[in-house]
Amino acid sequence: MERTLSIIKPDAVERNFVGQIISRFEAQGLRPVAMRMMHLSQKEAEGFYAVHSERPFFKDLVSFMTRSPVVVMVLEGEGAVARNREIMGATNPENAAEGTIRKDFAKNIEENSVHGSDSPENAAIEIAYFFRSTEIC
Ligand code: IDP
Repeated sequence: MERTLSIIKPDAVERNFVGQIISRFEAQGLRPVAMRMMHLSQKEAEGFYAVHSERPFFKDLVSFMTRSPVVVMVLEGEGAVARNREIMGATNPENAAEGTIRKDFAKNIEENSVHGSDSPENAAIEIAYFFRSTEIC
């Protein structure tokens, strides 16, 4: 069993896709074991995406992630990190495979509906960024 951090981003929450997105995770072998809706502060979004701070899209990304609430979750399952990335699809929805969340819900490369940790190491860091161990069921 492995755990990964998932975020349903503002574009998806705004369009009422929370339930449909969680259903896809559940239907494909991932179980939410922690969950919170929250409106990220600028500081929280900048800290979360610090690795991208030198990228040209950083300012826009922080602005997007803070404009309305998100749902942060810990998903658990076999190979959860890679499984979640498969279910999400490619960063740019134009390149995302059929049946993936980003293919079906994302608006564009920035407003792409979901975040998922890209390695078990980053998953541990990202989970700890949002959840205390006592909040994970
Ligand atoms: P990932 O979310 O698929 O792991 P990353 O390359 O880690 O992709 O980028 C983090 C987030 O930054 C993306 O999900 C997307 O919201 C945003 N992003 C990535 N590349 C671009 C870009 O070229 N323009 C605008 N936003 C981008």
